[in-house]
Amino acid sequence: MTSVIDAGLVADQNARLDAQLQADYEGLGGMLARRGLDIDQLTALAQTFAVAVPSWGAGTGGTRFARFPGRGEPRNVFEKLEDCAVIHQLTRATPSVSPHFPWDKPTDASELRETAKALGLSFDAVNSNTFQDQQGQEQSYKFGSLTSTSAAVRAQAVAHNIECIEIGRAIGSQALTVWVGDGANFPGQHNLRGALERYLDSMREIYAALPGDWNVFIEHKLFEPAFYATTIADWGTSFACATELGPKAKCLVDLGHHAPNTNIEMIVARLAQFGKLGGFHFNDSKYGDDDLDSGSINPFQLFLVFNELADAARREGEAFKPAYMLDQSHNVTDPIESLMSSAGEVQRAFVQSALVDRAALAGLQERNDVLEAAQTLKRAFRTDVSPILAMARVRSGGAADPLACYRASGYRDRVAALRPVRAGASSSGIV
Ligand SMILES: [Mn+2]
Repeated sequence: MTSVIDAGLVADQNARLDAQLQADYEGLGGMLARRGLDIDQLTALAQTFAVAVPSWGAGTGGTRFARFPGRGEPRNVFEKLEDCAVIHQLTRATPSVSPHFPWDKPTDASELRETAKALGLSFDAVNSNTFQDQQGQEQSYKFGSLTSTSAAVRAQAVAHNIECIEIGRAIGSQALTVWVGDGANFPGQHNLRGALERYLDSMREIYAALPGDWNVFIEHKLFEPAFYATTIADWGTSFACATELGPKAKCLVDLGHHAPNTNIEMIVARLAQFGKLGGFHFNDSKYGDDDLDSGSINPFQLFLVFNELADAARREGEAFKPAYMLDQSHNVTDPIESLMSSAGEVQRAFVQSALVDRAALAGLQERNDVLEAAQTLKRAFRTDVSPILAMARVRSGGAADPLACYRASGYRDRVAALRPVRAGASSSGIV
């Protein structure tokens, strides 16, 4: 595997932190042992954690007002992969990349797959894009794509999704994520039921093109760009469509795609209960689909989501494997720094959820000991598992402190010199 960051630098940085990490690890280990937990087991568990990085997240995002490009942004999918390789090399938690087509459409799919492999990466779910018009495209998605009243527009959108599956097969992916911005901006603009019927008809064609070992993830989103009625606006609609389509169709939960104050962990529990939890787009939000860094606003919510995932894993066993992906827009930070930090925050919630004594919690719930049950979750959430995360990274060959190591490497300066800014060069989006 090619190391993008000099392996010697990583080793030096780790050596500098070694004594401090050992001391912190032993201290935490003692505390956890008194709670009946083995720190080495938890570290081994942390080492199994993986979350996919979105290819579009490697570039600077933007809002509908402006986009302020960053230095050394990747200009094509190969440069995006190189940045993703840095993230995985230092965190050891992001072995796969979720590409977006046509933004990342390769001229040679096998070359793309081999390049990823050489960088120690593979491909996770592929994402289709029928929420914007592409150059040279015959039909416009201005009034919808999979739900369009025009059969020609629907056919073009279906064909694009099937092409995404074909490229996905060639690069080793096993899932297609479909998000459409389709909907209405005015009451009366379209027939609410008719739009969903057309969506299902289109999705049936896409579903029929799925290889046997593939899944299609339906991503819902409350609003934007349709500000009155989004066709796939909520988990109920997503669940109904996934059920209608068949066993390969599952629901994808993007943490930012809900009304404020929605109990997302309960949605997770419901979808897991009925076998329809396909995966996640992790990010954080304060007001809407803010696409802020995971765990930056409401880390307790992230923990509660993982608490439900731990419960589901215990009930369902090995078969329970939702896909984890980050989906963030980085407007004011270095995307590599944000993605490394976010992968760590999701991994933190995963490890914290493993601290919960589920048998004891079940007993407290049985006896209606409300306060102690709540404290059981809080105790896990309050535990700073940073030494476990750092040790997991070191034991997996990563960096004890990815951010410090990345900054010491000078990677951004190096690629800034190699990748001069070109207007509109980076295909970054907010999905
Ligand atoms: Mn998303």
